[in-house]
Amino acid sequence: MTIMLTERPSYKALQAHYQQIQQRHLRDIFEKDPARGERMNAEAAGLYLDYSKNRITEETLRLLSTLAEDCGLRERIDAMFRGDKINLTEKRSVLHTALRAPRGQSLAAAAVPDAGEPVHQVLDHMAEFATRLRAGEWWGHTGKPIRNIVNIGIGGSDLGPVMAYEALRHYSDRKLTFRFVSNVDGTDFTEATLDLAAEETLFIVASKTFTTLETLANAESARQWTLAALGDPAAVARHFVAVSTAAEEVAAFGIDTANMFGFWDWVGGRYSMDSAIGLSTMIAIGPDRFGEMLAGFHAMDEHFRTAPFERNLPVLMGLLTVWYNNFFGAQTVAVLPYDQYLKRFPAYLQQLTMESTGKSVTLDGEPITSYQTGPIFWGEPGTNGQHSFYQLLHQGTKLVPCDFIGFRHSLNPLGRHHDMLMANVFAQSKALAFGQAAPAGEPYRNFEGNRPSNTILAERLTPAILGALVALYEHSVFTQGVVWNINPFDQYGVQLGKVLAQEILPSLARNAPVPADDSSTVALLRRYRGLSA
Ligand code: G6Q
Repeated sequence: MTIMLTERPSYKALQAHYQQIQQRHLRDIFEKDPARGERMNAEAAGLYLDYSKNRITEETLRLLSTLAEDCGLRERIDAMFRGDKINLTEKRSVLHTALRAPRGQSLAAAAVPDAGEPVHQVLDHMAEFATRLRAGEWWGHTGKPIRNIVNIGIGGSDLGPVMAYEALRHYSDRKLTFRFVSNVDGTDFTEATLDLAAEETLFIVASKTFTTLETLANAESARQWTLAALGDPAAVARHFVAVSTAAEEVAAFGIDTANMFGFWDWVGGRYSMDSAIGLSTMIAIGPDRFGEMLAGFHAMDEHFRTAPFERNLPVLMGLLTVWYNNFFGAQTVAVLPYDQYLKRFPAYLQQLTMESTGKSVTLDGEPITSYQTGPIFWGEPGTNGQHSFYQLLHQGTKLVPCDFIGFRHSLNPLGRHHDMLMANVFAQSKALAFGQAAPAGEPYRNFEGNRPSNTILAERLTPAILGALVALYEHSVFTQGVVWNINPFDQYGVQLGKVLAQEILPSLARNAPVPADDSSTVALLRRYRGLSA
């Protein structure tokens, strides 16, 4: 049995250190260590991380690093890359890193043969398809080229594709229209297809299991929508492709498995945007740029795997999250990208982080009662957020560590807009850290400061930089998971609601009996059905 985190001497050393440091203000920390802004930074895969505005000293970093070593982070990193079945509850390897390893260079291929050449065969298949479609050489049932691509998927089969499409829109083929349908709410499908012509529309049904209720319901509505316009059931083969691990289910739906793009059970849903789940991304930006994105992921993977902890970006960010979560009692982390193209990045990160670290049982099956696990991730692009929730960041009673993300160059230079945007990044992190005393008699103007942040800078938002950024957070989450001794790769917490929805669904039908249930559920069912009490 692994020793409980809070019993580790390295954790206790951090608790003692926290007592000494908690009252220290960043103003004072910078005064005593004026060069820390030049020193407390690290760089990898095109990302520059300034972590100097954190409530830490060199001693904090040393103690956090010792904690990581104590928790076996080094061995766990090696185990993941090697293909060990580190997803213990689902008895699976965790090999999203193999999806972006260059041909012939997968570290796991010896143990998990699928993680080698088959990855590249699927990429080739995707590239061939994407190239044809982008060249106007994938024709619909009536002979017209496909111009509209609708990705149907949910959770990990939606959030990555939609985030990447928005993030890399600058590089996308503007002759093609992309839509993303996830919600079982019929509004999502209806609005996404309202202005599309069926004869020019291709649906990508993206589902690892091909059993997900929402996705199957939307795919079925898509089939009906297509058939209503085109009549002939043979049209399905030209207008539907699938991304899945489940060939039988795909065939049962009526999709030609020659138009199926596979992946493997060692790719978790929220870690799958660089697998075939990224087909819509590849169609949008083309196979070469998709390859650049994979290279960006891989560069960060290699950095994570090989760099010493004190210069390792994901390790540093993961440990800083632990520091605020477990010692300062911070409940959340705000992610604030100063780039409009990254508007869905916080939503993407919410799944990556919270589905991974929202756990309360250790890998040994012990309930976690003595420490906190995953914080709540949230955020919005700057500068918009500044005119709404930043009030709480600056003057609220809660401590919210922030990640600022910015770029040296805009993809859309427009007058002085970019300087104005970036001036705000630097101003916000400065105001949060150092604050400002209120004029006499006006306490409401007080900025107490001492609010920590990281700043991540890159040259410009390219596919490679997006890959590096996503991998940075993936591995930061991994680091957190190792310290908290949880499995960041399962998601049993989403099961119960799904099962109950299946149980409740029949009782929503007209004339079905209202089941005996708790009084709240019964009252709600009766009201929904328009029955008197
Ligand atoms: C992610 C989760 C979950 C999953 C969706 C869709 O890590 O497993 O969000 O991606 O439930 O599942 P399918 O791809 O199987 O439809």
